[in-house]
Amino acid sequence: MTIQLYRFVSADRSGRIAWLLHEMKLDFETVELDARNSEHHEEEFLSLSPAGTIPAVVDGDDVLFESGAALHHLAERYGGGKIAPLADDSDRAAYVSWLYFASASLDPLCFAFVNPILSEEFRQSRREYARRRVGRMLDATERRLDERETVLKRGFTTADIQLTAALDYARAGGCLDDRPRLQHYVETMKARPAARRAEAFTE
Ligand SMILES: N[C@@H](CCC(=O)N[C@@H](CS)C(=O)NCC(=O)O)C(=O)O
Repeated sequence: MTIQLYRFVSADRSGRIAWLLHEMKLDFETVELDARNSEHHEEEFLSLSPAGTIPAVVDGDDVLFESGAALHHLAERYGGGKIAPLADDSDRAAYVSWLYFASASLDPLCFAFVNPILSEEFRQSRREYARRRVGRMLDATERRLDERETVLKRGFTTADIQLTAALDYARAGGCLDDRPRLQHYVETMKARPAARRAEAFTE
């Protein structure tokens, strides 16, 4: 059965899932919801994604919400231990830590730099707060990538997808202006063929 990826008609976080699915050369179909008509608040979608957030993924009998969870699960199921180190792998702990760091710490903070729906006043204060908080996180990421091309030395993993997405928000907020290593990382990751296909999909 074909994997279904739920996305908004407008920009959203579903491109990360499309990126992974292209990396693994898996077929999928998209289901588009219109946020302006609150289609994501309808019962049918809430039965998949309880808080009505995008992205959501239906893979046979399995339903996933939260982009980090969907990336983790799909990579583990279909990645053959390569794109997501499995439980007994010595890289697993670092992989999971960086995936969660990007999903739970960096992404929500940096989203303030691109969130189009905040009022101007609230946007300013959110962005100031994010700019104050993000420095240490970017320092840590920079140190991690100092001696590596990707989060893990062994090569590209799902953690790089989530980290790139979050850093791209930080870049939009000007937080990478004096961080050439992180800029280079984002550009290199986004130049991957699967990432470019996914980007075309979100346009
Ligand atoms: N942490 C969640 C964030 C999900 C999220 O906020 N998605 C946005 C679109 S990118 C959304 O659904 N917004 C509509 C809403 O929250 O009602 C994830 O990574 O999936």
